[in-house]
Amino acid sequence: MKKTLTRQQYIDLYYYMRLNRAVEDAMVKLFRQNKIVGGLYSSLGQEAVSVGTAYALEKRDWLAPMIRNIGALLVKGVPPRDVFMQHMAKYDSPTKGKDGTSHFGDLENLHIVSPISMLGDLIPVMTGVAIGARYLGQKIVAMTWIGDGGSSTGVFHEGLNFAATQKAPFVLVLENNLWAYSTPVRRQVPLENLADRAKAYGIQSYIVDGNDVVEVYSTAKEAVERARAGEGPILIEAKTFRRLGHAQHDPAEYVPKEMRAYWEARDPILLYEKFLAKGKILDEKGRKEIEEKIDSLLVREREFAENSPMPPPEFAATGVYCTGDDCHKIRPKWERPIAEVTPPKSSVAAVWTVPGFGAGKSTSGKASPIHFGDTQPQPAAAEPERKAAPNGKSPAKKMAKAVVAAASRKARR
Ligand SMILES: Cc1ncc(C[n+]2csc(CCOP(=O)(O)OP(=O)(O)O)c2C)c(N)n1
Ligand SMILES: [Mg+2]
Repeated sequence: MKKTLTRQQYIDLYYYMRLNRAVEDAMVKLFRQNKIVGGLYSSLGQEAVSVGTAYALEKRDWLAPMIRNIGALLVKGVPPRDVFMQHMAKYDSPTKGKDGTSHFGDLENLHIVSPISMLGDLIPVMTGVAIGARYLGQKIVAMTWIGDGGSSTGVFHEGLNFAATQKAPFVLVLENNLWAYSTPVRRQVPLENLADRAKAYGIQSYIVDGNDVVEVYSTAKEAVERARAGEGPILIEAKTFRRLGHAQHDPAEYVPKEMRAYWEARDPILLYEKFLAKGKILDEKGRKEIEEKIDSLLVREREFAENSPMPPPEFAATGVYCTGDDCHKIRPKWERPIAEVTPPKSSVAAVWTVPGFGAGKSTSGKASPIHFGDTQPQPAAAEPERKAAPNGKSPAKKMAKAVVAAASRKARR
């Protein structure tokens, strides 16, 4: 850990890591009381990654969290009550009780894209956000996270390659917590450093100690600035450890005891407290004040969430599919007039037109059958527009002959 931040920044990082842990601790209690709807994931021991990386973003920037990034949501400004209510499927939650866990976004104010369960899919989506904003003249950076397991999906590679070719202002945080469900990273990828994946796309990468919040933040800040300056996407591998099982149902007995002990001794909050005390940035009194502030905030937030009603039953039958014009409309806040960013209408006439195309008519002028099974062979006279080839044969007949010849060749084999 280096001393290069302002005092307020150091304190902020501490506050958000503690808040991240306290919110998740409170949710474990809610889970045990059967008040959480669906699974509950944990970022215990990984708080420095979510908090340190999201803290490097500006208000205008965009992020999309994955299951272990509640810390990033809190840093971006999501109130803890929204996190509680979303997990409890309450009517006042961001999705009004539809969908669960951290599956919600805020496109208008906080610039949060909702998580996508299919691992890796957020990479092309956030690349799209990044290049879309650049198209609109906004100097934003988009960020998302992926696990060690998720970095082996096809869309990870397609997405990162796409981001690289587009030089998208995009930062991808690869949270290498050594496990994907019960699969250790060693058994699913033959690389020592997952940051090496960046070489395949010709992009820059960093490796950080994911349990050192100052290192995570400083690296993410540099990466965000470089991406914003137009250097293209950047991959950060944060080396850390998943301290609990995949979700609440998983006791993770497959994790070797020594491995767990090693990482428990490297708890990111304890390491940071030592650093803050040694650097005389936060004394015991200040630490207690933060603790009390978080405790009383969460009592209020949890009470609000518990008092929020469940959605009325009939609500389950609405809003799932678009039913009208007003449904799911996303109105962009255009920074330039829409006409300016809409490509001009093409003035080039099509070189090759298909008679009747799009008019529901066949080339004969009759209504086209819809199902291919209904298609009747067209009489030769139905194709008067087709020009004869120099040798006097029509291209269609020539093609039909070639197809027949190919078919009989295949049949002879
Ligand atoms: C494409 C895809 N495959 C499988 C899954 C099921 N799944 C959800 S989380 C997970 C493990 C992910 O491990 P990792 O990416 O290392 O993230 P971590 O849980 O360690 O944070 C799997 C296999 C999924 N959601 N999407
Ligand atoms: Mg993992």
